Parts: sequence; C-alpha cells; structure tokens
Amino acid sequence: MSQEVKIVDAVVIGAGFAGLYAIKRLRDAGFSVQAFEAGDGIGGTWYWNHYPGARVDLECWDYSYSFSSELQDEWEWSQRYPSAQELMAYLEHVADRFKLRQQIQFNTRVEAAEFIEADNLWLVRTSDGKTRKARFLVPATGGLSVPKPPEIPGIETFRGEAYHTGRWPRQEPTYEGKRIGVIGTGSSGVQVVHSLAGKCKHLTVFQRTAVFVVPAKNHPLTPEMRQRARATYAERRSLSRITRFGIPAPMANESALDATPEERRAKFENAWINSQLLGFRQCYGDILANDESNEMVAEFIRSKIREIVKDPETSRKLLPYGFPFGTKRPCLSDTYYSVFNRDDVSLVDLKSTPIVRIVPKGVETSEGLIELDMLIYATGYDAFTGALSHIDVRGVGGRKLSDKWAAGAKTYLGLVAQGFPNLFTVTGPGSPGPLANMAMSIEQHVDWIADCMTYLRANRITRIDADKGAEENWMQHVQDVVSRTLYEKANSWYRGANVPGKPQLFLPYLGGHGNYRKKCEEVAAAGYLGFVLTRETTATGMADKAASRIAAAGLAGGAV
Ligand code: N01
Repeated sequence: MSQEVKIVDAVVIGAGFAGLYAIKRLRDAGFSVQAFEAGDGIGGTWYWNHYPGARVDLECWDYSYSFSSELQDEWEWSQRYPSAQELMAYLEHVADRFKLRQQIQFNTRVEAAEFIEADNLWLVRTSDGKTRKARFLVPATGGLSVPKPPEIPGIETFRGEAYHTGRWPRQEPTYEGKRIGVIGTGSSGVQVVHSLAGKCKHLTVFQRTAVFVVPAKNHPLTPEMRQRARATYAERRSLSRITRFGIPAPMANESALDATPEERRAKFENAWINSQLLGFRQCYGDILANDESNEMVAEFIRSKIREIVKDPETSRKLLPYGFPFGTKRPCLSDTYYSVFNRDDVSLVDLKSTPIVRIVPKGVETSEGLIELDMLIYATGYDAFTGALSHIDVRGVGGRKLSDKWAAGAKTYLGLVAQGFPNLFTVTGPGSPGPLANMAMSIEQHVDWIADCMTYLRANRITRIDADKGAEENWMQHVQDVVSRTLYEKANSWYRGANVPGKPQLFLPYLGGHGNYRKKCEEVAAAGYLGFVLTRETTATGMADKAASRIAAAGLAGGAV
C-alpha cells in the first residue's frame, strides 16, 4: 500500500543565511516549513568555506541580520570583518535563539523536484530516499555553493593532500613543515595565501590572473565601538536599504575626470588608508562606467603594489591588467602583497609559466616540477546556476530547469523562472545578489517571498508563475544596465566566464539594491504585476480550476 505523502507549505533548501531566515519568516507567517541541508550543521557558505583566513569582506554591522533588534543588540561581534568561524557561531546562535533547528533535516540533499501541475505541488525527492510534497519550493542554495574544479590534467594522480576552499574538511589539516601550493588568486586564494605564509615550510602561489587587493584594515572591536554601532543601527540599516550596494555608503556623483590630480590622489590615499571593499568604487560616480576614470584607480593601486613588493620581477607579475578595477570582485587583505617579500613564498605566473599537469609529487609547469605536500584549489564556483542545475528540477510539461537555462539563466526579478511555478529563487540570477550586501539582499528577497505567499493564501491563489514577456523584458533590462558599465570587460564569474562551456550572460542585476527593492515593492503593490496568478475555484472539491490571469501577459519588468 502506498504511503500518504505529507504536504507542507514550503520546502526550503539550505541552512545558511538565506535558509535560516526563510524558515523563520515563513513559519512566523503561519506556513509549515521543512528544510533540508546537505551538511551536518548550520552555516551554508560559512560551513563549507572553513579554509584558513576565510572571512567576510563586509563589515559585521552590515553583513548580519537586521530583522531583530534584540539579536543586533545581544550579539557581540569580535572583529570588524568576522571570520568564517565567528559567522558560523552567529548563525548557530540565530538557529537556537529562534528555534529553527526543528525544521531542518541535516545530512540530506534535495536530489529532484518535480512540479505536479494537476495539484500545483512540488514533489521533492531527497537523498534519504523519501519524497515530500510542498506547495512552494524555496531553494536557498546560495550563488556560490558548487565548487568549480581547476580543469587541470592529472589532478587525481596527486599523492599529497588536496582540498578545494569551498569544501574545506571539518578536521583542520596541519600545515607546519609542509610545501603547499595554492592554485587561484581570487578572494579565497588571497585569504589562504596571507594566512598560510609563514605557517608552512614553503608556499607556492599559482596565479593565472593578478587581482586588485586593497587593505582590509581589519581590527578587533572594543566595547565602545560596539556600543557606538548599536546606537546607530536603525539609521544604518535604513540607509543601506536605499543605497546601491546595500551598505550605508551612498555613491558619489562627480566624475574622476573633473577632479585635479591632487584631489584624486588625496581621495585614493584616503580610500587606501580607511579601506573597505567599496572604498575606491565610492570615490567617484564613474569608476565603474568610464575607462579613463577606472584606469586612474587601477594605476593608483598598481603604484602601491610596486611600493610594497621589493623584487621587481615579482612585483611586475602581481600587477593587475586586462580588466577594469572592480569588474572582478576586488579582494581585501592587509598583508597579501607583502608576503611575497618572504623567502618562503614564491609566485608562479601561469601566463608565462603554465601548468602542464599535476603529477603524484606536485605540479609540473613549463619550467619543471614543483614538489608539494599539499595542494589547495581556490578555483572558485559554478556561480548562480550551479546549485539548482545539480538538482533535477522539472517544471511545467516536465521541462528541466537546466534545459531552460542552457543558453543562459532567465528569471523575472531574480525571483521566479517562467515555467517553474511556485518556486522562488532566493537571490537568484537577475537580482542584485552578490553585487550588493548579501545579508541585506537575502532579507529583502525572503520578506518579499513571505509576503507574496501570504497574499496568495489570502486570495486562494494556488499558483504563481512569471509571465514570459515580463521575464524577457526583465532579463533584457539586466543586460541593458550592465552594458552601461565596464563589467562586461572582465572574464568574471558574474557572467559565467570562469566555467568552461557555460553560456556567458551577465547574471546579477546592477541597477542597485535600493532601486531593485523599490521595483519589487511596486510589483507586489500592483497585485504582482508581471506574474501569472491562478486562483483555485474548488466549490465541488474536484479538480476544478479556473485560470485567473490577475496579471496579464506582456506586463514588463520595466526599467528602474
Ligand atoms: O573564486 P574566484 P573565489 N588554473 O572565481 C583561478 C566570494 N568570496 O572562491 O581569474 C589556474 O573569484 C582564477 O583565475 P582567473 C566573492 O564574491 C568572498 O576566490 O579565472 N587558475 C581565479 O584566480 C568572490 O568573488 C570572500 O584567470 C584557475 C581563482 O582561481 C567569490 O566568492 C572570500 C583555474 C578563482 O577566483 C569567488 O571567490 C571568498 C585553473 N584551471 C569568496 N581555474 C570574502 O568575503 C580558476 N582559476 C572575503
């Protein structure tokens, strides 16, 4: 006899920043929630990225939940930029404080999800062999959760220890006395390099593209600093909700070209000294839009690299060229460049000395074998679409989501992919996501989703899908906005350029967090404009449904 499958209102996938808040917010709105997490603990990104030096690059006051002033007041951040370990402790505290663990089944991966059109339900299959039904599917799987392999021949032959930064082992490896190689110099690689330099016998950094690294100016927080931050939290959060990057720092309007060389130098020096991730981008309004203005920042940072790195050859190799500053995420580190002055750190520039293959004893380059005891792959992620493409998601007519996205991901507002009703992508492709403060992006999306589900329930609407025209217009708008910037000049993960064979389409929305939030609010206030809502009319209790096109086809995303 077949077992009755329990129906929940929402299945949430993931127990990181997004998953935890989704559980809380949906439960508070009266929905039943079942969450699944592949790991054996809370934390998402911070659970998997436990590598040496893993640390957020936004200040703790911004990269944290804003939904509870009690939580804000009681949590004692220890550093300006918290480590992965501290962020894990914070998220565990959140899970306990708001009693979220009871909704989460750990060590369970969602393997497949199929939309049952007749019932407007998702049938969700998990790695424990079970199946659940859900009215809504809320993947909170993160934009950077599927590690990208390095695509280098011979990886499997290496006899030493090998780790990807995005899947760091729970049991911390030992580093003392070891010859360690790091492949990749993005945010993860830079943090590993500055953390392991001096802690191992020798560190070899394999660099394919030199990056812009600006000082972090990380420091411990005193009780007075925490007190000051708490006193201004409300103001800080309100301002963040309307700014471009979701942090309390509005963009400048003036052009770098209108300033004198002395004025520019003073501004850039100030950004270098009082740095934070967005410091340079905020100096002038056209840093990310005008080649000449951008090059002024780029050259300033190159001048700092020349000053810091003593060996001229190493210094030259570390100078970033070939893409505008800011169009690949700049990295934060107080010591990255100076570690190359150490005798026990060496740099291999893969442009002039490519890797031929990985061999049992280490890495064979065009100039010979580098023997290693440990290899660390800091080679990034299959961003935005990787996590959902790894789940067999099938929507209307059995269509696979990975097929719909085969030529580039499409959604309406980064929230719903047409043909996949009742599935909300938290910070999905087409939303600002990582181009704004992720914590704020997540809260904004989850609040919108919970309000939407509440509206649907109140109006007996059983299905929400994106209108095809609205989706197309929105994705066109995403492309139009990026075309007015310099971002497309970089081979970045923002446009899938880091994954061989992936369609290249710029996926995050660059219109700014504040504008985007306003747009989402307007869409909701207008009765979910650009969405197709279907109301159930089951007077007889039979499958008697009438499609009520509350939002007509063709209603576009429109420019913001
Ligand atoms: O990944 P990346 P990441 N051979 O894709 C190189 C967030 N994050 O994990 O540039 C040799 O940026 C690749 O070279 P190239 C943050 O948003 C935040 O570092 O493609 N090299 C590049 O150098 C960030 O942007 C924090 O030529 C290969 C590197 O590997 C995002 O996550 C910390 C290679 C990958 O850099 C991703 O950062 C960590 C190959 N076959 C991450 N394949 C903070 O908050 C790739 N590379 C501080």
